[in-house]
Amino acid sequence: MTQDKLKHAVAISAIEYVIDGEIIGVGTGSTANFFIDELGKIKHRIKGAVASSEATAARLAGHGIPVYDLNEVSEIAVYIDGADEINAAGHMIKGGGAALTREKIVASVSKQFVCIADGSKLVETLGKFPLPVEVLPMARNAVMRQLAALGGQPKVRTKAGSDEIFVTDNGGNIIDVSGLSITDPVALETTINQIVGVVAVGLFAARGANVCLLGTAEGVRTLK
Ligand code: ABF
Repeated sequence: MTQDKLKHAVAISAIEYVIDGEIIGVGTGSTANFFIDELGKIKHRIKGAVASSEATAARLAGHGIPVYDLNEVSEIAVYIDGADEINAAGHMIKGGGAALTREKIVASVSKQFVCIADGSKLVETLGKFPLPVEVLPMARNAVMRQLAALGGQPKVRTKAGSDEIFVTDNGGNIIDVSGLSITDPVALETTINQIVGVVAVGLFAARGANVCLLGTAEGVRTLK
């Protein structure tokens, strides 16, 4: 099975977690895109969605799904999103798609986080995937020095195929930190959150996934 088929399979399974009449939190990325396309087929069952990025908002709207601003919503029943890495405890690295800050905000008001991913994302120890950290542009180099002091190799994200610094939906920049072996994800999330100039770190550990639907050649595996 191709990776896309595995992503599609978990997106279909995630529909079971959609609660009728509710507003659904929706993530970003290729797996989330498969989910949005499935959500479009049952859009009459939901009230609408809150998007974690401009790209997701546009795709939801393209399916005719009402997109709510988070300020109009006090609680979200379920948030469904992909990940770059996930461990058996539901701790994740996210942000490869640069939407980590909005993803974290939407996840923070959601009762349940359902992670959808192909099986290759399951790891024993987080950190092989470079950890994304969103920063305010003026703090870029200051934060990079502190991330290096934590033992990582920080690199400013640039636009694909160019030297131009990448800018997020929030006007921030992303620092990707490689070389970390994250044995205590909750502690590292707290430490990086405390660096002045950091907007959000792509470690989702203090609030991880409640359920992970993993696409494998043998079918969709559910980790709880
Ligand atoms: C989002 O999409 C991210 O947090 C993560 O970076 C990415 C995963 O992308 P994909 O589903 O395309 O592998 O969920």
